[in-house]
Amino acid sequence: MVNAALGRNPLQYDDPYSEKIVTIERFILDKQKGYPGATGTLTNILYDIALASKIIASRTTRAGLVEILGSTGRENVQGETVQKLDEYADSILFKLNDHTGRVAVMASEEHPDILAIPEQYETGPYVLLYDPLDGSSNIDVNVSIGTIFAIYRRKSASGRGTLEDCLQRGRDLVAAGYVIYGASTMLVYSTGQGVHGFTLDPSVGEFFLSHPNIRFPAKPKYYSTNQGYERYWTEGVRRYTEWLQGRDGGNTSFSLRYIGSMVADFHRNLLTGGVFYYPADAKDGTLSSGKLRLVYECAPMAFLAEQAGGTASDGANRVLDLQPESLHQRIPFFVGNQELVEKAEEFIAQFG
Ligand code: P6P
Repeated sequence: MVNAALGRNPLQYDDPYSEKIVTIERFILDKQKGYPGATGTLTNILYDIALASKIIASRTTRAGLVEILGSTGRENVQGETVQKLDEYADSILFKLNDHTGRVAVMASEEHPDILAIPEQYETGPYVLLYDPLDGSSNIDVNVSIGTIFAIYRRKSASGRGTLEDCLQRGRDLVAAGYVIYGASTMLVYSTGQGVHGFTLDPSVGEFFLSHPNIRFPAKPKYYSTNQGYERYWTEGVRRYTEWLQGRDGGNTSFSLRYIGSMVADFHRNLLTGGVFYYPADAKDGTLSSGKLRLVYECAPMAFLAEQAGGTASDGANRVLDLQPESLHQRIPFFVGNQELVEKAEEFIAQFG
């Protein structure tokens, strides 16, 4: 389409968003059309999460200026110091969803128990679980951080949702995603129809489709892990790492990239190909179950990984097949290109 006055297609040159401008709202609505029985409830939850991420993003980009930098001095259920931005993100996500009548119950990394919908509000058919600000130890040093969310249908029949509603296998997720607050703010999500990325244009406050149908590249580039703990790993994980580095005489030679913010490490590997792992370790003398939480970190990221052609494992089992036993349960976590995750499982099966 050539504009007579301009003599060229205005969208092609002036428009920074390629030929088509697709907002996240339009994209989500278009995808909903693929579900004839859809009521729009899930669509509206996704809208609310997008809104929450815009509000949180407006604070993360000014964290050093609005006096919410630094910690509250209090600890959360994980025994981690709660950063002010953690608290803020947590409250925004809850307050945007507690009164809509779309959610039966919520749970957050920042709270020991499930978060009931206040008595004065109706409950709805969905369950929302989230890590409001993953990687928050990086806030004060201006490194990318992220929000992770997971959405299930409630299992309980009615009334206020239950803990059981929050402890579902990842295979039963209806939607999951993350927001990365980095050089730009991106929202990446899936409802089981592929993985799609949207970049926030803060000048207009809109998320625009920038990465449709994201797939792990066939030729992975990076491995991401905290090798500072290598001496605490099991033999299988140490041998796996040597294999990745080509130190076992093989011909692999991946580069190490580790940010210390799982959302950022996952996001880079999703776009470049690679594997992220946080294995069990014996830092405190006994073998741990890993650091990352199954319900609101590993399962949603595993859902995205499988939707993008990769996979995720606890070293022996696919993460999406795991039945959570408690809200803050930790697991060893390997996620990325399928062949790299399966190689980790092989080494652990052979060497422990
Ligand atoms: P470590 C951030 O605190 C986090 O939960 C993940 O985002 C990240 O991958 C991991 O912990 C980093 O942990 O022990 O390497 O500092």
